[in-house]
Amino acid sequence: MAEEVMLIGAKGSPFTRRVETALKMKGVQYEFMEEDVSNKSPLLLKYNPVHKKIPVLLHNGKPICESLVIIEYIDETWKGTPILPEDPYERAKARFWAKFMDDKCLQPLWKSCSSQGEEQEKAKEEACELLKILDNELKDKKFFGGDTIGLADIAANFISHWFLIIQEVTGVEVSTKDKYPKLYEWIDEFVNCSIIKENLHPKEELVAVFRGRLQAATATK
Ligand SMILES: N[C@@H](CCC(=O)N[C@@H](CS)C(=O)NCC(=O)O)C(=O)O
Repeated sequence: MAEEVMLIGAKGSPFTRRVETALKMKGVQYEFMEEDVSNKSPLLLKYNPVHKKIPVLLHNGKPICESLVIIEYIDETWKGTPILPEDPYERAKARFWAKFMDDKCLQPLWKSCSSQGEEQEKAKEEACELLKILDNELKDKKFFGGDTIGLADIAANFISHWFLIIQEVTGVEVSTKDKYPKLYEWIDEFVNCSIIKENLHPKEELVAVFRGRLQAATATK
């Protein structure tokens, strides 16, 4: 039976891009369905009724939600380049850092550029501490996953591309090569991996996406 793989996502979304990276690492062909999250489709609400968020992977009609869960599903379902290591301890570490990106880093990094005044100063301080932790973790390694990219690297994609562009758009400087040399080496290695480089989201499109989101964030204040 021919496999049916569909991805409901949005081009500007780093979570969607995580899943696309995993599918590409495995060489899985898929159909992409662009979702407008400001006007959610009945399809999205049907397949992700709990969170109502993208991305959603549909494998032979079965929905899988939450990008990190989807990546593990892809890793377990298709052969090809492994995304998680085999060793249980190494797997646990990969999950730990992937979760750290989502639970700890996402909000402060976004807020460090999108908020204002005291809230922004606090977010910047927090973001700097978090980036230092990541810089230290990379001390003796090329990737969070070791010699090759893995779950935590894919989870950190918003740092290598999105966050740099947000800083450029807003003119807010949080991360610099001088402050986080290992992190910047990682960014360089990561975005130059063929699978990432060939699928990097065009910068101009992301600039437009962020301008819109930043305007929306200011308008709701
Ligand atoms: N934890 C989720 C986060 C996904 C997420 O935040 N998606 C955003 C787009 S980038 C979304 O669907 N937002 C719509 C909403 O929050 O209503 C994951 O890892 O998949």
